[in-house]
Amino acid sequence: MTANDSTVAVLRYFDCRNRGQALRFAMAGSSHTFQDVRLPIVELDTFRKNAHIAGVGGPFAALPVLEIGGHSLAQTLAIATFLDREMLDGSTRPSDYQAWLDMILNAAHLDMQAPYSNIMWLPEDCDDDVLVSQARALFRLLVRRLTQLESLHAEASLPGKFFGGLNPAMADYFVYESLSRACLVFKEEFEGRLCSSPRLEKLRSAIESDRALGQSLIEIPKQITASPSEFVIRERVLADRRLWN
Ligand SMILES: N[C@@H](CCC(=O)N[C@@H](CS)C(=O)NCC(=O)O)C(=O)O
Repeated sequence: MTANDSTVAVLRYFDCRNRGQALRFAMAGSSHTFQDVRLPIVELDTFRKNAHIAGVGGPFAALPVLEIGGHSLAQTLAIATFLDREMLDGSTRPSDYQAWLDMILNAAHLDMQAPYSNIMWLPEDCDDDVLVSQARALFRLLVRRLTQLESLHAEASLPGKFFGGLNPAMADYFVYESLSRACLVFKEEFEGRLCSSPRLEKLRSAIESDRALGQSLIEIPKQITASPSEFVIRERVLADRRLWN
């Protein structure tokens, strides 16, 4: 199974950002062609009914799924590390450096992206206390990871703007998506902190100035998750911004 197989890699995910967007950025930023199949969010119930069919839900009846060379690969982090090695020079990196990049990728995905699901799937009329405490916990974690990532970048004396050095590694796309999502949800509260993190700010603009990626940025889904309450929840989070600082 390699990304050089004659068949085009197909990424299947819902038309939202959640677990798929960093993978889309990475594939769009690489020289490989891929098919970005997005299931409309309104088809979630139909997906659930048919998810047991391997061609629909892959091995675990859940997305994302990467179809490549006749194989179906599931689990976001497994797909990410596979693509990193196959498309983004990962197989040529020293293993200790690769492990360090995997650590950053894991932190971005598990700590800076996964927690949004809990918040966005709250009922839109949920208790203020519940929403504020979850939003505050996420905001604080995001700021902590931002500072830690900035230090890790500085300490590593990297040859370029990316954690991957001169070229972005998968970790860079996950960090980028984490920063972009935090700016979307927490607006200037998070943007201000990002401006005080010059290395991550440069990483963000370097990824945004990539031409191939610039085109796919236009197609960023409006929703982070498939939750029907997400827009109301996001408005409520912003309205409560004094509380989570
Ligand atoms: N551990 C899996 C989780 C995958 C997962 O839960 N995906 C969600 C979408 S974000 C899904 O397919 N949900 C289908 C459902 O709710 O039935 C991963 O990291 O990829």
